[in-house]
Amino acid sequence: MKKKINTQKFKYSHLSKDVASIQHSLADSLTYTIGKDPHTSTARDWFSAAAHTVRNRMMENWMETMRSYQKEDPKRVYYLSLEFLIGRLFTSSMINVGLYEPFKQAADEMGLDLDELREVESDAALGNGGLGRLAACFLDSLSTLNIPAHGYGIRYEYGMFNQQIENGYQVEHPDNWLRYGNPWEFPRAEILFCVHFGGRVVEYPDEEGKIRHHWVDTTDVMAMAYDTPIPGYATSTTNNMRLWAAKASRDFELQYFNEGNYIKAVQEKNASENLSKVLYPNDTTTNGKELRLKQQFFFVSASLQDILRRFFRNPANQVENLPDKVAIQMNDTHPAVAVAEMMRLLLDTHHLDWDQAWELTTRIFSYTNHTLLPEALETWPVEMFERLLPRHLQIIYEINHHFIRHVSHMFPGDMELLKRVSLIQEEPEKRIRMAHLATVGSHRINGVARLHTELMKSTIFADFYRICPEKIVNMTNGVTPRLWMLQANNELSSLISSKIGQGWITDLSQLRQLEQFTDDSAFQQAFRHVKRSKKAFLAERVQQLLKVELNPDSLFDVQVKRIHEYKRQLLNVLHAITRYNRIRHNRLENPVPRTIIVAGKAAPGYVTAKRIIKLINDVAEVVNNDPAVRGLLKMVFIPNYSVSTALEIIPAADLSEQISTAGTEASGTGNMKLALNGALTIGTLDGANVEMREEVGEDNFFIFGLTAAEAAELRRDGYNPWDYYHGNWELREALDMLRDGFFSPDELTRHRPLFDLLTEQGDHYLLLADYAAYIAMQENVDALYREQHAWTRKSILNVARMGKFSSDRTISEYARQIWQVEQLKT
Ligand code: CKZ
Repeated sequence: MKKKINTQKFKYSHLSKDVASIQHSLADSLTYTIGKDPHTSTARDWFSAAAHTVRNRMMENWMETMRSYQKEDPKRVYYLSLEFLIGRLFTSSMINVGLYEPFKQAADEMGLDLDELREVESDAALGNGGLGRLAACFLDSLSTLNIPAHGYGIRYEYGMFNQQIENGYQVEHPDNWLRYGNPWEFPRAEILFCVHFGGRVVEYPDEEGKIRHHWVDTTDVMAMAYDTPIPGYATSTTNNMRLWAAKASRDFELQYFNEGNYIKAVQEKNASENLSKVLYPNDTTTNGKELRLKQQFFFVSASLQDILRRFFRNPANQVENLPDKVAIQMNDTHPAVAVAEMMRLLLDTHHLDWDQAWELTTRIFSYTNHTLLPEALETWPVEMFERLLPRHLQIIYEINHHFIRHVSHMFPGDMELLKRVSLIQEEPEKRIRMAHLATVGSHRINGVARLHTELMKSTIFADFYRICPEKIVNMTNGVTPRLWMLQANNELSSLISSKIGQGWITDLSQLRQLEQFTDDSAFQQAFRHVKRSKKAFLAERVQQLLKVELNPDSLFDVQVKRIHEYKRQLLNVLHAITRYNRIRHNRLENPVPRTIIVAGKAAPGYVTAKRIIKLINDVAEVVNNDPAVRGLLKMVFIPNYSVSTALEIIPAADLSEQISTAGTEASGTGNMKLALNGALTIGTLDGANVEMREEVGEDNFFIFGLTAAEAAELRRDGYNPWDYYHGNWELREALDMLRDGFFSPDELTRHRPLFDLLTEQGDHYLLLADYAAYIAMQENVDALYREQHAWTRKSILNVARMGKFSSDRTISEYARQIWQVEQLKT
């Protein structure tokens, strides 16, 4: 509309949050939006009505936020991520906009079961694990802190697969999460950008005779925006998460239609829309598939077009001021092609000269590294790049040329150094190193925990650290207390608030005030009561789901995370087997009943990880059915670990397993969620565990095993797992049971590959080296658990001292030290 229409006098302004108004909205939504009669409506219909009732109460804040950003045009943060693992939005949205209590009352009075309704919602599982969940926590904190921010990603039609366990094996099922519609998203059919692929580059001289470049004869895909409001907690700021869906471009549809080939036209349309079809279910292992590179460029190109369009909408903005208004954070190297795309836009569209374009680009971008594992470092074959993005390949070569010249001036004659830092890997085939592109294209790169950042400086980024030491900074991860405390553990949250008020929800450091109640026996009792009820609830779930009975008075020992060799779920299994042997052979003096709970997904192509899942289920089967165990040990693998299941498992944990080989887990964030909910940690000095122990005190933390430096040294000096095998009879006993098929009587050789991995194949992650220390520390865990008061005391201290690990703290650090953006006043 050209004319601005004033809706002020029509406005059903700022829908009220009182019980009666909520009830009216529920009835209205059911009739007018869902189109269902209350007499025939299902739980799903009521969920949809409820979601619209909540959603309507976020709209005006959302629009007001967008309007004020447009008017004030502050510097904004753009968080570019291939993954946003946000989970369900119904309860989180209610909590953040202050609707939770009245909504519950409204539903109760109407006879609606809110717990039944919220179960209907599908998780938005648009991520693999920690990296994707971190992006979701960051969005919550950005809004809560009133920081002008936009999340950009892909609207995958299929998110993370659903994991079913059939006969003990993982089976993947597609996650058709949009089947019943998504009440939180707004399709923006008019926000549509053209993304180019393929073609070729032509050079031409401009009016001044300078060589310019045109990218022509491309194959195009359209990117259409879907927007989701992200309300902050107890603030009116509501930011936007914009996810792109691929749509066929009109152009090449027409081409085939013109040739009269209708079927071919429709087929091609399908092919281009496949771009946003599915999330790659890998965590750490790159697979080099062409479609993945296309996904990366697709969302990067659409996002940069959108960012620049918004920037130039303000006539006062000139291209040279871009870094004053735009900060772009790259979540790992997945969006790193953005560096080349920004250069292309500045050079070919805005006709800047190289040096100016480069200066602007590096001031705009920053990059977060999430892992040092070599198999996770993305490289793309030059051949593939040339075919899909020929102009970008030219630009990357040019960036490399300038960078190599700079380095050779700094360190004359060091040819090996030049080879190592080059953006191009030469052997065995030419590949582009995305981490190098992201690093040279950014003014800051960060690790996600102190140890990880130090290891970046001393290992894979050591050369860059020499070249540019101030570029590498640390931003220790955090988690949002709104989801991982308020929502996951309403009972614990209320108990805490009854003692210290509600300030901790947005200033987690205030949890320290709980320390004064550490030895208060009434508080201890209430605290224990919350944990006991969370355990009873989980036991009920497990009973329904797996038909296994858990004892809520046993110690709940929890390892929940992706299944990976470096995370050492196998070490957990070796402990389970050892404990089983000690129990059935009466080698335990004063046994503490334990329930070992494991959950996590394996990448579908990761054979060893899938074998580990089967082993866990095989061991569980034997242990849970052996009468000699006398209720002293239970083991369960909970299927389909996701944000929703995490919310049920984490509050029920007594013990948190964080046992990765030191130097391998960049940070971990599950470790923080578990400790915040009162679990004590048994772990290695790895990732953020190091800082967690520093905060809560070494007396309140079960640390064992090699340090990162010791692990590196052991590997360097020649590690022989057989020495440990022969040196420890209980370890040998446990391993021999794997080798001999004790847990797989129906197929005696089934677990041999895992035995071999830990012995003759070298045990790359040093499980056998850490085994004895781990088992010994588990004995300390038992000893402490026997002393209820001492355990509860430490558990309370863990909660009280976890304040540092709020994502609000993390985001404040990014805002000041990397983005230079301000929190807005509201
Ligand atoms: O990031 C978390 C950290 C964890 C770290 C995890 C991560 O392991 O310690 O707490 C948040 O900082 N995830 C990835 N790298 N580190 C990662 C995720 C997805 C994918 C890759 C790495 C992925 C890859 C490589 C997806 C598809 C293809 C390739």
